[in-house]
Amino acid sequence: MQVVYTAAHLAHDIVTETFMGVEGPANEVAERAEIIRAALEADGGFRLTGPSDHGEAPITAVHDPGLVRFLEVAWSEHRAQNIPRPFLAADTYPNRAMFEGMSDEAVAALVREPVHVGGRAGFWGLDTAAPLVAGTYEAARRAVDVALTTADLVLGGETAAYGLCRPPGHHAARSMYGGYCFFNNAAIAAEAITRATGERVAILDVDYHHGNGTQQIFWRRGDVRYVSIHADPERQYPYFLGRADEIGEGEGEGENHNIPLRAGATNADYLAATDRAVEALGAVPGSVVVVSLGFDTYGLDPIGDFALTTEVYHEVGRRVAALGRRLVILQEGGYHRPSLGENARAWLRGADGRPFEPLPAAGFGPGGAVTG
Ligand code: Q9C
Ligand code: ZN
Repeated sequence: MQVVYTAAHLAHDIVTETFMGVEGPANEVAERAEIIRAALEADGGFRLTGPSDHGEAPITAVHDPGLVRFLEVAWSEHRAQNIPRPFLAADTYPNRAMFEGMSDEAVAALVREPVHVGGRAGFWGLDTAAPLVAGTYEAARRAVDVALTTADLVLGGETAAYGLCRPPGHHAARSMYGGYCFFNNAAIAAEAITRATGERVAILDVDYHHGNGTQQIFWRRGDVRYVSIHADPERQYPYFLGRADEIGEGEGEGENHNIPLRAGATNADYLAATDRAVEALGAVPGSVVVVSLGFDTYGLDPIGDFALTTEVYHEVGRRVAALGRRLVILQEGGYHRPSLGENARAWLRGADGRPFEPLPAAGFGPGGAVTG
């Protein structure tokens, strides 16, 4: 299988994040992508290739141009406004109750992007967990190129290809960044694929978190089906979307499928959900499925609460590929660094119809440290 990778992600150099107002070590760090790249190289069954520049048009096909412009200048504005912080996070978010009683027309006419970057970050952002640093925009643009190059490989005849996107994308909505995500790599790829082929496209999201951004972008679309397995938003980020009764509206009614799972979800629970998801993907025509692939479903993930093991990723990859559609597989989350490489190898070998054997060189030492 071909793997699209670029070292440009290293510029999105994240060290700390805040969680409920307290600063701590970041989860979405550069080492994640390097661990996956190294594991796939060591496997021998994958071929690395770089992305090609696809420009801005495929991005503004799904995102507000205002979001692109904000992300492009956010860091220099932050510096110019003399805000002494290691990363940009918002001061105030426009909670929808701030405008209660105002008509949609009044809100549209009166509420606008302010000048202070702490307000601008609130205008375009969802949360405090998407630290923005000097190299974020460039890395996020290249992650989109990785996704689009992966789609090109599949449209060019590959059965499946994997894009090692970083930063991830599925929390980014049309006019919003958040949840470690800036541009929605999977949504941009899906939109490009339906435009290029005229076919319907399906998206399978197996990150631990609900892909609120992808759901929002295609909510009213009859030509893009979104199917997601994730932690119940009652207890987990992004909290306000991801419930089973969100089915889409208008032409999109019935095209959105959410499968929320309980804390402690096991391999068996996950495989049952996978079978339901695969059935929903297979029920619509089209030859391509975009996969938002996350490993924060792993039992030891620091921000997840499922109980999956490496073996189940091989089986999930196998069952998704058994659908017989071509796969554009794009990396989203997954934060337990010692297992990331093996989990990616397992999933992708499953999707390739190849067996999985753990690499003898790497094991888990005491405390989860990588040995060997
Ligand atoms: N204690 C992705 O997996 N909340 N994003 C973090 C940490 C935000 C996850 C809380 C989680 C965003 C792509
Ligand atoms: Zn996630």
